Amino acid sequence: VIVVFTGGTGGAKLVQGLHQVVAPEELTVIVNTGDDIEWWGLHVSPDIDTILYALSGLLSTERGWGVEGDSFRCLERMKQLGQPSWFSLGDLDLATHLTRTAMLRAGKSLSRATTELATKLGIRARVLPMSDDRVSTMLDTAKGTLTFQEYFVRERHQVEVRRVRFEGAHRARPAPGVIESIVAAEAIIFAPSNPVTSIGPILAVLGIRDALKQTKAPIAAVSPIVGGAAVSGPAGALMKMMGWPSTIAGVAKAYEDFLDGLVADHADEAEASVLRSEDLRVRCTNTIMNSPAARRDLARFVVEACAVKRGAGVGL
Ligand code: FO1
Repeated sequence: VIVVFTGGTGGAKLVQGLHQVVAPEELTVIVNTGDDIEWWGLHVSPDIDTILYALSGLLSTERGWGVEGDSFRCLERMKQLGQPSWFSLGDLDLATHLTRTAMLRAGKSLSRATTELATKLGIRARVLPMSDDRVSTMLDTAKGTLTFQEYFVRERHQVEVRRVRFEGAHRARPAPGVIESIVAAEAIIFAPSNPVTSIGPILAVLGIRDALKQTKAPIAAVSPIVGGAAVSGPAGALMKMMGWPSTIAGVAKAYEDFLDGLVADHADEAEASVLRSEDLRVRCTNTIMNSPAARRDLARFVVEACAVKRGAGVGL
């Protein structure tokens, strides 16, 4: 089984690619929940939903989040009724949040709710939240302390960040199956998600970093940094804030205690040769995933870079 660590939009593209080259039963996706938000009384798990929609073919290609072709009529009416409206929940997307919230209120765990939603959407790959316990990514900024969605969506990540904290992480336990899948994996892949706010919360959950250090599986990361800058979003700025360069060397630094290989873009060949060492293998390819074929090709490249055995359900 191939295990992927991911956040939302950027990571989802690689997950879609892996879904094309690996049998669904051979794919486990461990997803960030530090971005989760309580909105209009509903529990929204943006990264889980992005992955569920990516794996069921429902994801909006234009936005990279939410449902393709969704409408926003409820949002417009909520605005008219004086409700907060800076976070755009689509009408079809709402059905997911209503269902998840009902399941949680009935006492189900987030992982159980996620499995049930995945099954209803016809997904055969395994999608695991990082934890069933609440972890909230909080950013101390020039405008005070913000939740991730307040920072990312409401402030359009245009405020200076001084510190990132993962509230609740020190007492959060990994969701059932997370540690087991890390230990038993054939390969572990870090999607090109933001190392600070998408992967950071997962690594902050008790025991996950240790499991990564202990597993025998090869661990590879796909760099979200291309040509010395983030493909999208605030990864570069947040990496600098952490004291890491916003280059592929910074990505290697973020994962240094467990990483075996880094997949970077051709644009970073020069930096890659500087970075290559005995312990870290760095391979370059096209990492911009602007078509299904590009996603598939990158996924295949990463799987091959991990030297995963051929045959036995791995569709290579
Ligand atoms: N991103 C935005 O930039 N603006 C939005 O209004 C927005 C709404 C939204 C609703 C549901 C959902 O699942 C995701 C949504 N996102 C939106 C994306 C989300 O903020 C980010 O993709 C992740 O949290 C970052 O990984």
